[in-house]
Amino acid sequence: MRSFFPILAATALLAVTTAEAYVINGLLDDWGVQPHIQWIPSSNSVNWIEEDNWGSGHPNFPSGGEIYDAEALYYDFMGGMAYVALVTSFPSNGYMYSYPGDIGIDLDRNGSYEYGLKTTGHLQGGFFANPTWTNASTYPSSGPARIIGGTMLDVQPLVYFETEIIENGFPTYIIEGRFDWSALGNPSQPFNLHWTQSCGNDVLNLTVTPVPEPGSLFLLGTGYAALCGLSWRRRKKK
Ligand SMILES: [Ca+2]
Ligand SMILES: [Ca+2]
Ligand SMILES: [Ca+2]
Ligand SMILES: [Ca+2]
Repeated sequence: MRSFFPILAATALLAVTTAEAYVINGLLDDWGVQPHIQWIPSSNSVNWIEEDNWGSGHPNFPSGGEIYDAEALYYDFMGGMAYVALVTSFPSNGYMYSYPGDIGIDLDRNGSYEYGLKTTGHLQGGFFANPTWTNASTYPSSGPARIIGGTMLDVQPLVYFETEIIENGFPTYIIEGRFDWSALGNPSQPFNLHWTQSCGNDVLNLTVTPVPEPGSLFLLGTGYAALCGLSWRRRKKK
């Protein structure tokens, strides 16, 4: 019977590697989300927030109307990668001297953002440590907004995609990207994700609770079972 153990472990590994990752294409069908129709993601491992139109943080947000609306933010972890998806009416090339911000990560939730993910420009998809941020110009309390310096650790695919979905007369855009979990130092405590525009007319803040993947939980369980088997055998020898 014992010789079956490696086969079982191999099967568990296979189950982990064949788990379907998110496709970075600006479409949210892989999240089970249809903007304005179905905001609730299909997987309960997703951390998310939806603030389509008047959300929390400011009584009149989005200030300036629908075009500034930051609508939803999603986060999930899979295969060593952290995936993010953001829904907004704000265009990738900006509007009225305001430009899209970058995604901030506040690891210890103290209001300063130690990491960031570039959403636009020639460094799009770049993952930064200790970034220098611009503040939000019109609503400073919405800040920080854009990365203008720091150490770029890695670059991963990221798209800022104009969908054909129109809401209140404005197109809906999807920012979909990812970053290497190990670049973040494999945190085990909750951390904050953040996005706004350079004006700060709307803002999304999401607290993420890191949880191991079901696959890794299963592997941990398998390892534990193996250890138990070992100690049982040792005991029996005495
Ligand atoms: Ca996708
Ligand atoms: Ca909206
Ligand atoms: Ca909003
Ligand atoms: Ca911090």
